[in-house]
Amino acid sequence: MAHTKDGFQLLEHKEYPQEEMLERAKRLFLQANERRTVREFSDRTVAKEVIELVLKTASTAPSGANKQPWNFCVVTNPDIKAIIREAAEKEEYENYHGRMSEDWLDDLKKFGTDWHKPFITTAPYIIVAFKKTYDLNAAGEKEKNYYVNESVGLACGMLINAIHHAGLVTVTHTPSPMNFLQKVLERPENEKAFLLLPVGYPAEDAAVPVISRKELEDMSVWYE
Ligand code: IYR
Repeated sequence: MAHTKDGFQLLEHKEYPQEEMLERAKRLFLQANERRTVREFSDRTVAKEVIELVLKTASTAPSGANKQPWNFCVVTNPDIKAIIREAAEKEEYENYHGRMSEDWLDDLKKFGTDWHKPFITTAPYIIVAFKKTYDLNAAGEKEKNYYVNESVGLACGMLINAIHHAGLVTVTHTPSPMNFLQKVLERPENEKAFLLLPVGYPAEDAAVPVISRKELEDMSVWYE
């Protein structure tokens, strides 16, 4: 019987032979590299179980002191989607007409974005990720969370990868300011909207901008 400290259990770990390790790493890269941010959605339905599973995958992310300081609101209700779209477009209109700098607007030109956000009502699912700046326990007392932005960012990254892995698409939409989401979705004061992710199939004629990813030497430095 192996000895483990109280509150600990032996790690379950899978090791692969070198060749298989390389093959697995390569396969995941090739698959991840096929992901594209998509802004044109089909209204085709997606099984709820898939959305449940991608959320469970997201929630495996590491987090500060394992506080898991996230809450994912899943919106399929068309009336709520319409309210969110209207509010998001109102903010984005202001962003594109004065709040964003010329440099910023220039940087976005190649993506063809503007203040219209039809994907909010077209996509079958809208996932709004909330970060919990602190927790409220059963007694209504505040409990601290740590590295909240990092933790929720990691969970959202894993969510995006899981969505892609399932053969669905999304766009990381950050209407700004996005505090209207807390109000519309009636979230408590400790929950702040972090990201809005429409999830579904791409429109049949969906087009994406021609972009490239940085080469290894442009995004990593090796100290050997
Ligand atoms: N939030 C705006 C603007 C926008 C900003 C960035 I940075 C992008 O990468 C894409 C868009 C919008 O959603 O249109």
